[in-house]
Amino acid sequence: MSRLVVVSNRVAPIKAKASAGGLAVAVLAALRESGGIWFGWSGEVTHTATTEPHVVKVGKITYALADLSTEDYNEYYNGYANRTLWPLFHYRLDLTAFDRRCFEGYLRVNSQLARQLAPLLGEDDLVWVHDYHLIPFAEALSREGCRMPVGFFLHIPFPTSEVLVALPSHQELIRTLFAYDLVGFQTDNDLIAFHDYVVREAGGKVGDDGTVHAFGRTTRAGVFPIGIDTDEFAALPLTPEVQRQTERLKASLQGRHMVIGVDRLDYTKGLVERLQAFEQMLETYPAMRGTVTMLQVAPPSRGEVPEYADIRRALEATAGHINGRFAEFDWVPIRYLNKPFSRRALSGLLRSSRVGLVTPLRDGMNLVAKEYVAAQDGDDPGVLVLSQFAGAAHQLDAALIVNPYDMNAVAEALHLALTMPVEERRERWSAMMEGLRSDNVAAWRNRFLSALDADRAAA
Ligand code: ADQ
Repeated sequence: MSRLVVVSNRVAPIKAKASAGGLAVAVLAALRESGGIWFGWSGEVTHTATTEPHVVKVGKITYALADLSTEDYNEYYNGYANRTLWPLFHYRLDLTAFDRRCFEGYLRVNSQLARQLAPLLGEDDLVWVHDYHLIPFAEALSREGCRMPVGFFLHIPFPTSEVLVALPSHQELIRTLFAYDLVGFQTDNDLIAFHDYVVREAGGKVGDDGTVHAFGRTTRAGVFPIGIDTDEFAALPLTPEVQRQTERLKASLQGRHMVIGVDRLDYTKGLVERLQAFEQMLETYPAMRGTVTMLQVAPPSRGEVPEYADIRRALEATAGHINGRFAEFDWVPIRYLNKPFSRRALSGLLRSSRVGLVTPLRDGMNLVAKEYVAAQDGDDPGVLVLSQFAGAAHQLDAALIVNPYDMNAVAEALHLALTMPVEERRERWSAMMEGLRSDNVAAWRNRFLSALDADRAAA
């Protein structure tokens, strides 16, 4: 059996806990099962970048961690990854910074990282590269003489050509995707956008068998929607520790329903629009005032990027405005928590909420939507209100699907969810839970890795 080597910008804390993000949770589950190497940035910014990674072995996983220099950090991470690719791929051209120096830094760091990983690799390995920070990684690895299969999975949306061509170096960037043996996307829409780019902007061809030809090279591209560890997540709220937390929460709600939002504080998550929709619901349905509390959990992320400070201010102002407008001495409409919670604690909050309000303006998948469903009590489940622009909407179609830009429609869906009879809630929940169990994170990993290994297996 091939050894798995995972490459991602950030590697989860070695003593994995609390604030591991979507990618980290999924990858840890994969490596714990099969063992292998997890290579990426250590999170350390030092005077000069490492030339050899720090290696730490924990159980079956070997962590290989590289440090970045300040220049690398500014150009590759804060610059090109977070101020160019992230906003652009989420359709926020208005927030996208275009800076040639950052693009060069991005290419340089990808080469630097590939050079540090190459000596640790063997020809039987399968290398699985994750996300937009590392698009040119396979090309850099092949310059180091590495020939094993290398696959890439994009966790965020792939934008339509009209948006992508606004990137000055789009051909130079997309060309590097063709150094992979397999390129995976979250949804059909992302794959269609990629195909469209290949045909219209790169003069390439799309074969019936998933192959894609352009720039004089061939790769394979497919759809691999990421899942969660459904049964494990469903069991978390039942632990005694979480049940104690749930009792405290229930006491504080005094019989009111709770609506929950859980996100990294990011402008793609539609947080301000979400609070405004909640406000609209209270305005349209005065009888709901005093009967429902919204809990928004949004720990800060990417604090050094100015747009993130802006969204934080906007969210605080909106929450403050709504509470100022509607609060009573014994009821506050919005509880806004600016800190991360452990997965365990989060599972309890999700289970205690009658509505999961997941309304990103764009999202590759959105795992919180899936976690919300998994955490519910099947006898008395809550209702998921889900943005049509989250990748998860392609699978969780028994949710109430909304356009997050349409405040009135979200307010109506919220009201419908809060008043939905238990039979309908159960029906919708069972339909979604079935899909979450079969398309879980293990199935995602297995599908991607067997597709990546397919050529070698056939040989
Ligand atoms: P993210 O943008 O980070 O991931 P998401 O899919 O929602 O978004 O994953 C977040 C993960 O972090 C979830 O597991 C969630 O429980 C956890 N999390 C969120 N807020 C938290 C909080 N306040 N405290 C603790 N944990 C919290 C990127 C893409 C997504 C894609 C994932 C996986 O942007 O579209 O779904 O990768 O592919």
